[in-house]
This record gives sequence, structure tokens and C-alpha cells, in this order.
Amino acid sequence: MSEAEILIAKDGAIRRLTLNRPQRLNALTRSLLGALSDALADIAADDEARVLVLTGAGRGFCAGQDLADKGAVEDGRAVRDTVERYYNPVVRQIRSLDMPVIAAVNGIAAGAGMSLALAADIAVASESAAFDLAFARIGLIPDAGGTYQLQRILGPARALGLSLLGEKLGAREAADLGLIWRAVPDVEFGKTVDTLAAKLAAAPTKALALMKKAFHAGGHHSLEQQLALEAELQSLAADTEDFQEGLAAFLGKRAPVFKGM
Ligand code: T3D
Repeated sequence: MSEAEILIAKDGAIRRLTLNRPQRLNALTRSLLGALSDALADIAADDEARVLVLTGAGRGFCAGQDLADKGAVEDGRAVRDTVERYYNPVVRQIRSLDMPVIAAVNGIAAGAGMSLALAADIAVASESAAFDLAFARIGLIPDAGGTYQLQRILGPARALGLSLLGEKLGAREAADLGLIWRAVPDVEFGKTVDTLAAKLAAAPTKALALMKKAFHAGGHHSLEQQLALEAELQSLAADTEDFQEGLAAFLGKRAPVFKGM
């Protein structure tokens, strides 16, 4: 039997999805993207899940579209179909998941692999990893949300420059530019990811999910719209059990124990 293209691991409230085609630097086929989408749907429906870690097997995080995947890259029609039916749903699922998503970028993140990392809420990379806007080298444009994310994070001048030139950014440079949360020495990478995941798994999950909503909307709202949304989402946060626990813990001068409810 062939090995699963997505490895799924559960550890308490932590879910880990590992892209598993290491011999191809975890390049994305339609079948892998389908499996990823199914796994994300399962996690969205999993009441015990409170944080997701997305990472890659072997020396790469993800080399983007598998350029040898028959049926996915032949012509404009095939590519449009791949983008609409396979990439876009996965990006929407990651963005709308009601829990924080960590991209643990263990190695090269190229093309749509870089876009996937940027779709996550927190991207942490090992220092030897790199972010490679490979699209221009093969005559495509950034997709999987790349054009959306890059200009919001880096500003239009840098985002377009990097895309036009198809340049690679080292993990440290990506962190310095604010593209990712943090770059850490390779020897500390695994521990850093585990610590982050454990911290987020013990956090008030519903408030974190509402934060995601607020920040995503903030990118295109007016101040008035955002103030109204904050009031609405804050009232939802204040109705959670975790908020009551946070209050009680503060007043009782003890550490809170959040249950994600
Ligand atoms: O449907 C659609 O197409 C729409 C979606 C498009 C979105 C996209 O993501 S377009 C961008 C696609 N990705 C790329 O163009 C990146 C291609 N890869 C590279 O440029 C390089 O592999 C890297 C810079 C990422 C890493 O270089 P390096 O030297 O560390 O590794 P390598 O030797 O090139 O790769 C290792 C193996 O993985 C190699 O196979 P081999 O020779 O050992 O049998 C290589 O061919 C394979 N590989 C790497 N990337 C891909 C790939 N195979 C298929 N597709 C890939 N994207």
C-alpha cells in the first residue's frame, strides 16, 4: 500500500497535519490537496481540537504545485480547475478554522507552498528554511491567496517586486520583513513549535477564533465597520465559559484553566 500523502496526528487538543511527499519536497498534487481538505474538514468538526500545526515531512515544507501532476497543469483550463477546486477551498478552510493554525515551516516553502504557510495564523520557520516566490520562474502568478497576503504583509512595492523577480527570502529575512512570526535556529525548531502549540492549545480557543475573524475583516473594513465588528465579537467572547474563568482567575490571583468553551 502506498504511504498516506497527509499524516494526521492527535496529541490532546493539538492536531498535526504533515504533508508527506518528502521525495518531491511535499509538492502538491490534486490528490494530496483533496486529502488535506478532508483532514481540515475533520479537524473543523472535532470538538476536542484547539490548535492545528501544519508542517512538511523531510527537508522541505512544500514546493508548491507538483509540476508533474497529470491533469493539473496542462493548460489554462486545467490550472483554473486546480486552483478553484483544490487550492482555494484549502485556503478558505485554513483561514476560517475556529482555532489557531501554526505553519511549522521546516524547510523550503515555494510557490503555493509559500502561500499555504502565509494562510496560517502563525508561521514559524527554521533558520535554514526559505520562502521562494517561484511562480515567475515558470510563467505563473502567485496564487492560493499569495497576491492577497503578500501585499498586505509587505506592502505593494515589496510584494510586487519580490513576485516579479521570483525571489527567495531566507527565513531570517522573512521574519525581519514581518512575513512570518519568527525564525528560529534549526536545533530549536521542533521545541519551539511544540511550545507554541501547547500554549495555544491551553488558550481560550473561542476568543482566539474570534480574534482571527476580527483581524481578517480588519484588512478591508473602515474604522467604523471594525469598531462595530469588535463590539459584536467581544460580546460573543464575553459569553464564553473561558471568559468567566479568566475573570475568576484574575480576581482569585491564580492561573486560569481554559477549556476552549
Ligand atoms: O495547477 C496549477 O499549477 C496551479 C497552481 C500553481 C501554484 C504553484 O505552486 S506554481 C509553483 C510550483 N513550484 C515551483 O515552481 C518550485 C519548483 N521547485 C524548485 O524550484 C526547487 O525544487 C526548490 C527551489 C523548491 C528546491 O530546490 P532544491 O535544489 O532544494 O531541491 P530539488 O533537487 O530541486 O528538488 C528535490 C526533488 O523534488 C527533485 O526531484 P528529483 O530530481 O530528486 O527526482 C525535484 O524535481 C522535485 N520537486 C521539487 N519541486 C517540485 C518537484 N517535483 C514536482 N513539482 C515541484 N514543484
